[in-house]
Amino acid sequence: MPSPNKNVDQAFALAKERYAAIGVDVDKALEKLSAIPISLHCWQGDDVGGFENAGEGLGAGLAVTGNYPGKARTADELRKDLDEALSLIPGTHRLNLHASYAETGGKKVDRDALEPAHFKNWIDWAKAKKMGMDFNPTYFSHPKAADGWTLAHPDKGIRQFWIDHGIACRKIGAAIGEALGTTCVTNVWIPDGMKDQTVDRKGPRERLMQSLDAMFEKPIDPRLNLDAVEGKLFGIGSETYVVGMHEFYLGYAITRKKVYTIDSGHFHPTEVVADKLSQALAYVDRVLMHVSRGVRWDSDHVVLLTDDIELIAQELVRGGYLDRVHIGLDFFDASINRVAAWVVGTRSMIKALLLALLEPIDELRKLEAEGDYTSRMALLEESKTLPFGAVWDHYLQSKNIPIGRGWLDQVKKYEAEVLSKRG
Ligand code: RNT
Ligand code: ZN
Repeated sequence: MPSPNKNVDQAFALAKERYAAIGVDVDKALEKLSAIPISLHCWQGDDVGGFENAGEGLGAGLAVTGNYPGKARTADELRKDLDEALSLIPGTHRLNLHASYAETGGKKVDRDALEPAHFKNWIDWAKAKKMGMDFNPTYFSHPKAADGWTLAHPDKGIRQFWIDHGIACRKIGAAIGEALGTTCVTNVWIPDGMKDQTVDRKGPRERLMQSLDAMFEKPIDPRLNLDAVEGKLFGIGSETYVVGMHEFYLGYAITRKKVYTIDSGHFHPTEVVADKLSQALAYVDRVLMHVSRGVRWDSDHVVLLTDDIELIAQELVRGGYLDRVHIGLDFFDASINRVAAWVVGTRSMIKALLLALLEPIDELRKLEAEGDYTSRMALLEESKTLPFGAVWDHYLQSKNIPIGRGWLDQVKKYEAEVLSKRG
């Protein structure tokens, strides 16, 4: 445990005064911040591998590049790595698990036969840490998804298999919600699409709608499990046509009362993803954010404190949406230390939320309403040089997390002692 640093306390006291002078209550902001859970995606820890050993590649238009040593090979290793990352992330967060991370005790259990028991170790782990969990059916890395088609597959039998997988996963989600006492969000994303000119764009979409309806037919107590649907712009191999794009799922979420998932890497690079929140939330009750960083064709770079992430956090705070939006992460980088990737990505999101909570929002709103756009612009620029770093350091110190690059030293030590010993 790091010893408290007096400079941090002094800098914090001064920072608090600066913020108070513009009408911002720092303690209140920190209290709010520490109550916002971020759902950490298990798949950053092993390059979306999972533990089924199905012998299938990832497929589905997803690609993880890099071969940094030390990736988790078992669920125990993955949990250990998550423990390490979580020890360096302030706040109480959640785990976002994919169905392909089932532990079946060496027995082959196909995706349509998965049960809550296959996730017992994960649930026990989360319970011991007082964490909630979210869940995802896995519509890739499987022989029945090898051609890139699942819920919209032309073959009825294959569609049914994937419907049954979805049904199994909703039951698992409900069991997770029940066991942990906090609602599990089960997010459906499928890869279905075509590489090139598609003449029947309608048929697959009708099939997808029917499959989803069949999968969601049986109601589940919304306190235990909520269903979410996630669209995409394109994937590798589905550049021309994606069955489930945004309009499809927005319509679906509105008409079926589902959670609408917005992955920040799934839009045209010049679109402002944050601006979708107040539009979608005008019609759906809840949104699941998959926070990611798109770079050219890739939608899954490690989240950093970039303008677009700041704007997402600002919209969540300014719009009062924090209790209607579930925040999850979705990135995977195999070219750097995977634990560090979790730490940097999650902390970047938390920093963005803190910056948003420290905005002099009352004053900004007033200026805007009065039409004083000059002052609005000037104040927004001024807030960029406020002593945010002092507040962040204090927050870390209050949670017994080393400040500055201390976290990196700890990750490097973990790499030397644990990760580098993995074959
Ligand atoms: C894919 C989607 C989806 C996946 C995870 C692994 O483009 O973003 O959320 O990243 O299910
Ligand atoms: Zn996503």
